[in-house]
Amino acid sequence: MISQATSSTTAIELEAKYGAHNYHPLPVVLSRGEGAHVWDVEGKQYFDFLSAYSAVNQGHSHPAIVRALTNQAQKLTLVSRAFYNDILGEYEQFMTQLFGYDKLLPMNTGAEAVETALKLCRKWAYEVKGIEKDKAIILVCEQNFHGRTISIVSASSDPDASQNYGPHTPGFIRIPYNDISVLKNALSDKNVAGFLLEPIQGEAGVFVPDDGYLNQAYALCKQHNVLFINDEIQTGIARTGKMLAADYENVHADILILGKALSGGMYPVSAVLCNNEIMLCIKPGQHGSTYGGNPLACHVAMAAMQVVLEENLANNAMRMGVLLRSELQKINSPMITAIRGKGLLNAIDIAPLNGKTAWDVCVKLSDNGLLAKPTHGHIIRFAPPLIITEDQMLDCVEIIRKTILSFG
Ligand code: IF1
Repeated sequence: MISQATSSTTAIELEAKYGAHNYHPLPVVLSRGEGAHVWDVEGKQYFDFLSAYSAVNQGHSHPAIVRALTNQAQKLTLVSRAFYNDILGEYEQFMTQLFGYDKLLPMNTGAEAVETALKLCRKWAYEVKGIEKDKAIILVCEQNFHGRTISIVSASSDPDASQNYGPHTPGFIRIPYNDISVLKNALSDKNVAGFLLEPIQGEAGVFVPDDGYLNQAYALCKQHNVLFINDEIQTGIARTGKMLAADYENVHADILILGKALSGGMYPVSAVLCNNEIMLCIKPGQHGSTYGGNPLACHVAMAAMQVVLEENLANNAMRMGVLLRSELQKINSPMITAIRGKGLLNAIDIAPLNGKTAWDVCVKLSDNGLLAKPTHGHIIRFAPPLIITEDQMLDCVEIIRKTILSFG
């Protein structure tokens, strides 16, 4: 029998007793979401400034996406790819035309899409570029985050993500992010097949590279016949003020990876897009997924993307991000040592004050009705749903200001 958790305390105790301890959540137990707001089991309302790590760009339980989910759920949810279904081709046509690629390979989680991109890059390396078997190298960046599978964490520079998960998958070389000269040197290795990067490093703490970095990196990859693989799982789908963060520099990646807000937080949907020369390296039976491309996912993703387009969420993210960062600049506190971001993917660095840290700030923010989570100890990410209004943003800034100044 499924029973509503009677209280936050009960819910937290049950998870502690019966669940894996692979997270350390803020002590907030949520039970409802709508638009930019969520409510805890006691009925307290919060502004959501994390958006499930940029998966809920369209706002919680957007009615158009809920409608697509519930309508299709009553019709046909999953038939596997052993058979065709009546929506996958239409979804693939919609997405490839929207993003400008020949083909789409549907997956479910972001990590699965990243793994798919890695497999496509390696296959292309051997079967098209002609790199010697098992010698393909994929360049990745220090402080990257691309998911939690063993191959992906094999490329990670974060000990928390990778230690004691060995033996690590070979074939990755890490280079500093935002450093063109090191990239140029690394590309001189003839076995380099691809360069996988985030256009803004999200998990690392919202690190925006210098203007021109993406463009120069892409050009260098082209010069060396190396695939530019753009992980827009967190930065994509209008989060940074453009449909893709790479759009700021008009960079059209060889392989584009999408996830999270592709489904508006309603259902795990991810996608890999690229042109035929790369995509057709994978032949029938050489890659797949039980749920990849299921009709429910296709309907949800198309509805979620329609919301982004029809509500012009990229434009709102751009405007609200400018407002947020300009208002944060006005907060006169020694705790805030840096403010950065693009669109509604932002972060502030917090210096401890009177022994209080970013964690204490986030706990106090939740007391004051705004949810945000620290990363790497001293960084607080501010990433509300892209549907947030100007009035709501001003209310949120006031909560942030009041909270920060309360520490002295
Ligand atoms: C967790 C982080 C964010 C991603 C990029 C691929 C993936 C992610 C750029 C994998 C996922 C999630 C994972 C989640 C928390 C969150 C996160 F803090 F972990 F790193 F957003 F910054 N590429 N990021 O950001 O997608 O398989 O999760 O669908 O693991 O705690 P996924």
